Amino acid sequence: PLHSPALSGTLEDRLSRLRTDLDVALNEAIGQDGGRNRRLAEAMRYAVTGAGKRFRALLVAAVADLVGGSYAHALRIGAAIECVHAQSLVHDDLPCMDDDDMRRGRPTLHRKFDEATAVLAGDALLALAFEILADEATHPNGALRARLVLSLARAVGQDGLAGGQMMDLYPPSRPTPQDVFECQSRKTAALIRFAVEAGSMLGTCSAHEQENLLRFAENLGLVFQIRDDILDSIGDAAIVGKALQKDAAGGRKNAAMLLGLDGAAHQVSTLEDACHEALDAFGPKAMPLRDLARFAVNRMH
Ligand code: GRG
Repeated sequence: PLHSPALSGTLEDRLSRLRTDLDVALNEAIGQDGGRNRRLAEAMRYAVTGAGKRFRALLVAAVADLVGGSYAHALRIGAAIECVHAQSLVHDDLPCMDDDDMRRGRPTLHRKFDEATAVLAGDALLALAFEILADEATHPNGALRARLVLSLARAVGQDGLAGGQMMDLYPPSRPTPQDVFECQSRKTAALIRFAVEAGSMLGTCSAHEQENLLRFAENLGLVFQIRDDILDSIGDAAIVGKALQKDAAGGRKNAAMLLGLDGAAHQVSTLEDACHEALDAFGPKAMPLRDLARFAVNRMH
């Protein structure tokens, strides 16, 4: 049973409600251009509103709900995470990284605007994420807000997204499954771990429960990235052929390339089992988190 009406209904219901609420929060945080640079605000809005699965924000809300935390606080943390996530995608798409033309079914930010605008919109989104977290409206407890800021900083820095992206761009000449795992743990799982940790801070949760939630998060983050690798490998043959050639030329190997499709699918299923096992002690109230694990495993985009 869920305490929050905002989180009741099917996964689709919850997603669509959260999507609307997030867009309101993000538009408000970016502002209506008054006194600011209109082009920068438009680019930020293009990157972060209106699209995306909102998986990480939904995760914060579901964990907050599990521990009795407030939906309003979870929503603001979710908005901050979506800003970081959008920044990472915008920068990842740049010509100096993956050089992609399309994202979320539309032109990438540097294609729609230009490279300088994409770099700066990404920078401003990252700053906005920390501004949202540090704002009193996110939580009345200043010490808790400081912990959120510290934890997000760690999730995006050397041991997080930036470090993981470096490992992805500059892999060892013969990457082992362990190398790929370490890259994924930073590049993708770190932000998913932050989402779970942040949600758990909003309510009451024993050390043992927190440990289980973090174990769930680590396995879920890896599931999410390996599923991403599988989708890359089985997607549109023409586009994927190009992407794989480009990656292979740069010495980059994702999990599906390294383990093979069957091996990667087996890995996903083992990790999914570990996700569910980590939730066993929570009983039926963990159902929304189990739904999210199933969603990560079965998603088609
Ligand atoms: C300092 C935040 C920061 C980033 C700089 C560019 C970079 C370093 C990191 C990029 C890391 C990256 C692209 C990870 C991929 C993660 C991933 C699986 C993205 C796809 O996420 P979805 O499927 O996307 O949730 P949607 O579009 O649904 O939001």
